[in-house]
Amino acid sequence: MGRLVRRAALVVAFLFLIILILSNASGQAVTPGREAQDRLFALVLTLALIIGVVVEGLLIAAIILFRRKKEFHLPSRVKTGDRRLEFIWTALPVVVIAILAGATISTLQATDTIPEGNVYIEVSAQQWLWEFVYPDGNTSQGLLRVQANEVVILNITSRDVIHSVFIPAFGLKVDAVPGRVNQYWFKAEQVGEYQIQCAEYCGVGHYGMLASLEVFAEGSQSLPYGPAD
Ligand SMILES: [Cu+2]
Repeated sequence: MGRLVRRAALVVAFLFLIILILSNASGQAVTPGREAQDRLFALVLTLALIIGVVVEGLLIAAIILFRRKKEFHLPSRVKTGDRRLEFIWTALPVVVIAILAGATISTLQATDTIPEGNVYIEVSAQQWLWEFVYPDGNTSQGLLRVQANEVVILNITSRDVIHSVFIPAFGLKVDAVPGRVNQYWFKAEQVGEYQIQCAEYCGVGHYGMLASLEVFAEGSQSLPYGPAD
């Protein structure tokens, strides 16, 4: 049995290593919000893998070790309960759930607390395009341009039906609801081009309701937002 435990520990350690490699291979997160989400995801994945391996390992070990042999006799004394065991399998899940709850609450605080910012951009959804209105009154359709490392606050609404702003690279998805303004934020930390798409089925043109998000370098433009001048 000692050897079995050692092997199980080895498997768990190996999985840990894979997760570490995977979490680093996914590259640098592009916003603080995405970073916080990635950390939570890695934690949930790690715990789920450990629990999965331990539970399935015990199940398979029990099937093999206690399988019915040719000469089968029911033991003279069958154990029907074990206080210590029951305490362990009650307390351990409570601890795991408490860890997940704590990590989730702190992640939500990190992602949903809107920091101080100067760049407020109105995002208007309609069938089937995105319009962006910058603080100076300039507008653009299908293209959002913002400066890197700038806190950008989006005021999101819709002119017709419910849409949803989805920026997969940032882990950002907020509904655009007619008659309502949903506020959300991001801080793009890397220059690049990202995709914005609608994530709420809004009619036949839904598939093509796309826009680009261009993040330009600090100092490359006089304004921290909007079309190039
Ligand atoms: Cu839409």
